[in-house]
Parts: sequence; C-alpha cells; structure tokens
Amino acid sequence: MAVQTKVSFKTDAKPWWCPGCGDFAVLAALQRAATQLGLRPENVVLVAGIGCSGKIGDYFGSYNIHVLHGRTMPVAQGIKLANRNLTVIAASGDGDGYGIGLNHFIHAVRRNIDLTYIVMDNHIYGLTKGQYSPTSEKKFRTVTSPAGVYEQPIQPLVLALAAGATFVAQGFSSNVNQLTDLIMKAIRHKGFSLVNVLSPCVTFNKVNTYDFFRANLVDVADGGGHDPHDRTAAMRRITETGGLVTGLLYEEEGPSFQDYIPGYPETPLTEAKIDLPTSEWDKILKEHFG
Ligand SMILES: Cc1ncc(C[n+]2csc(CCOP(=O)(O)OP(=O)(O)O)c2C)c(N)n1
Ligand code: SF4
Repeated sequence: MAVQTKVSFKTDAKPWWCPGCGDFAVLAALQRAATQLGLRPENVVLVAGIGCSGKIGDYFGSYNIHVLHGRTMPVAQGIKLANRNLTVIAASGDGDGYGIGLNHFIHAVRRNIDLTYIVMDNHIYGLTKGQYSPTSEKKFRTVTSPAGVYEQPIQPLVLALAAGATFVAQGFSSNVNQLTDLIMKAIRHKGFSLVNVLSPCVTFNKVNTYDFFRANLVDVADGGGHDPHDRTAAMRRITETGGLVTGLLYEEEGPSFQDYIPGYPETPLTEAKIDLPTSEWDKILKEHFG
C-alpha cells in the first residue's frame, strides 16, 4: 500500500499582496489546517471571490475556482452538492461576501450545506483602492466617504447567527495558531461554517490596523467565556464586545442540508449513472427550445 505523505498546499505563485497584508496569515493558517487535517489537494476545492482576498486561490495548492464578484456561495454549494467527497472551502473579502454577495451568504447560512467560508474582513475594499465596505465603521473616512461613513456597519457574526448558522468563529491575522485551529474545527464541522478573519489592509485602512486590533480584541474565553452551544449567549458576547472578540463563538451539531436528500449519502451526483437515451434528450430539447 502506498504511503501518503503530508502535503503543504503551497504553489509556485509569488503572492501579489502588499507586504504586511493580513491575508498572508490567512493563507498560512489555511495551509497548516489542511496539512494537519491530512487533506489531499485532489480532494479539496477552494472557491475564491474577487478582491485582494480572492488571490488566495492562486497560492493555495488545491483545485481552485476564481468566480464572479460576490458569487462564491452558489458555486461552492453546487460543488458540494454534486460531489460530497470533496472538502469545499470558499474565500471572500468583506465586500465580496457581505456586500455584493450578502444575499447568497444569508441563504447559504440557513441552507447549511457542508462547506467552510473564510471571509478576510479588512473593513474596506482593498483591490479597488480603498472604498468603504459593509463592515466599515461609522465616521470612517475613505475615498468614497470623505466626510465619514454615514451607514451602520453590518455585524456578520450576528447576522449569521440570526440566519441560523451552525458554526461561527472569528480569527485575527496576528494569531495564526488560533486561526489554524478555528479553520480546522470549521472544516471538521458538519454543515456550513463561517470563519470571519480580521485581516488588516495595511495600505488603505489606517484605522483598523494590527495595533488597533491588538489593543481592542478580547479572546472568547476571557472573563469565563460563554457556552458555545448557546446561540443567544453568543450573540450577546459579540454585541457586548462590539464584534471585537476572537475564538469559536457558536457550534451546533446536527444534520446538514445533504442529510435530507434521498440517496445523497450513497452516490455523489458526479458518480451517478445518468444515462439519457437520445430520444428523451431530443424530447427535452424540443419541449424547452421548440
Ligand atoms: C460585478 C462587479 N462589481 C464590482 C467590481 C469591482 N470590485 C472588484 S473587487 C471589489 C471589492 C473588493 O473588496 P473586498 O471584497 O472587501 O476584498 P479585498 O480586496 O478588500 O480583499 C469591487 C467592488 C467587480 N469586479 N465586479
Ligand atoms: S491593498 Fe490592502 S488588502 Fe490588498 S493586498 Fe494590499 S494590504 Fe492587502
């Protein structure tokens, strides 16, 4: 029997991110998590959105699809439904995931298909050079909010919990060990898992910096923590800390979407024999296209 050696999930591509960008740490944590879980590149798909964050797909050595802006969720869910044997991971920025992709995000959460969603949340649009995003704080001055943001920011962790999320965690780029652990737990979780990562944009966000997060973040265990199976307690903790809390905030075990599909556990769609006689195929074409 062939001995399988651990793989590093590295590629030859040279990261294009600005020196110091928080996304380097997210990549490192994801590579470590996949390696430590003993995953094989041929069984993993990374679905990346558009943004600096979306470049992660080029640097992570598995199958990778770089999809349209805001569309990681439909593609990731489709892949998992077609082939349950794959580990499906999606990666977005806060603009990609919580702006243009927000509607898909909410439905993916409540649908609870077994995949892991990593959102690199830098509170700004990095790729397009510094416009405010759905998670930008009020009064934050950017090129599109010269007098400061007027809008209330989205709180993605609470939003996910309100939509029925079964796994919600938050990491910080400066704590790769914790982030690796959270990603491993998220991948192991049976159902949809959200890992929001506070991942500083060192070029365009001079407010939510590494120093800002180091000074303001608390660990979920600080002060005794809360029961991670208690949705209301998790929401309270996030609200009380203004979202500045890292760790596993909520986890619920139970069936995921796929468990309800008749026949799904036996044969993945990609391996199912779907033979359609030409006569049937012609009939369908005629019915729909005349
Ligand atoms: C349909 C569409 N609208 C707008 C854009 C322009 N655009 C590209 S990336 C982006 C936002 C990037 O911000 P974020 O998702 O937070 O990622 P970051 O670059 O900060 O990692 C926008 C608006 C686009 N590529 N496609
Ligand atoms: S612009 Fe910001 S988010 Fe983009 S690579 Fe540079 S530091 Fe990272």
